[in-house]
Amino acid sequence: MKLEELGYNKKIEKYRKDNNLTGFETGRIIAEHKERYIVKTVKGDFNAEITGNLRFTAKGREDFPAVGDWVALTTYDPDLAIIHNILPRSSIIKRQAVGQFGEIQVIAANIDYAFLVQAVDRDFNINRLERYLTICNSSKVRPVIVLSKTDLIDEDRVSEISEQIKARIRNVPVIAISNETRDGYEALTAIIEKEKTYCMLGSSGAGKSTLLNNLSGRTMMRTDSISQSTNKGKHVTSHRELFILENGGILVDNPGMREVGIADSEGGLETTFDMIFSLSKLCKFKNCTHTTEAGCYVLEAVEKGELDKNSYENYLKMEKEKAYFESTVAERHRKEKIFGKIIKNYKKDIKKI
Ligand SMILES: Nc1nc2c(ncn2[C@@H]2O[C@H](COP(=O)(O)OP(=O)(O)O)[C@@H](O)[C@H]2O)c(=O)[nH]1
Ligand SMILES: [Mg+2]
Ligand SMILES: [Zn+2]
Repeated sequence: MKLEELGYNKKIEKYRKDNNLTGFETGRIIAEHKERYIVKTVKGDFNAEITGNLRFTAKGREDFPAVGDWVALTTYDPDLAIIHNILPRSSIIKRQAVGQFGEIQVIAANIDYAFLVQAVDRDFNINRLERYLTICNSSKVRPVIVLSKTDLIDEDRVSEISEQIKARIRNVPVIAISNETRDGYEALTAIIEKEKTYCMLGSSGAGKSTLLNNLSGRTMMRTDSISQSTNKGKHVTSHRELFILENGGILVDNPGMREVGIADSEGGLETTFDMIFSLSKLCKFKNCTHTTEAGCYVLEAVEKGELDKNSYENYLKMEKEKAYFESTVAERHRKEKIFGKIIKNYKKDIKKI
């Protein structure tokens, strides 16, 4: 296998050369479990850990490797490899961590496209699609909406759902598929390019793993959960999340998400709700919240039926979450700064004694 088949490119190559990392091996993280990683290299798959330095200098989750990351490592044997550096990411998908406000969780790195997988049965929910979309838009990852399990409902209903989505979400392809009948597979595989990386975002049970298994032509991903094997008394996961498909595309199967918290700082909402943002420039008040103000063009568009009311409400909800996320992050930084000062002064005082 060549590294290019895993998505390796000239940019990463240049970075390695410019930063004297050519003495290390290069690999891509294909699974992560509790700070233990599986790294794929030209020599095979390795169980790896990060250096103490990487751990102690990490300021947050983003500074740890994630599935899809390129890393510089040293390999000793299949169960022992050390990750020295994370190579610069072309994209990073993250969300607000469940139950820990102000904390982010990294879902995957170096992703080109995200399949937003939603089943057309009970799972279907446009508000949630807008959430995934916002995550993609702030990650600079191109989204594709994949409606699964179309075999479970009438064809007419599938078209209806597609139209409903297109009325609210513009400029994002919508592909309807069935993993049972494989209807729609041609349209989906047609957009998968060689050496590009795709991830799947969606609730658990949406059909992501089944899709991956079918596309890879092998049964590689168990359609339930993690399997583990014990090795030398250590817990080593045999779970893989990143696969090379038969047509050369690279597909990442992430565990399903029940909650998709918004941790947007890169204008994801702006892109997802571009119409609201365009309208808001016309509002009478610069700091208009688009809720009660007179001279609000967003409200006017909702009242006139030009802007989908549900989409508008979904936007307000996510905007609030984003503001809350940002304020908790700011508060934490403020406290860390004060904490740092106290420690510094304390050390100074000790020196005086
Ligand atoms: N009828 C139908 N069932 C599906 C389809 N795709 C997946 N399933 C079933 O839905 C369940 C969950 O699928 P899975 O791929 O594990 O979902 P994941 O949690 O998103 O990875 C399994 O029982 C699958 O057999 C589909 O297109 N049609
Ligand atoms: Mg799965
Ligand atoms: Zn307004």
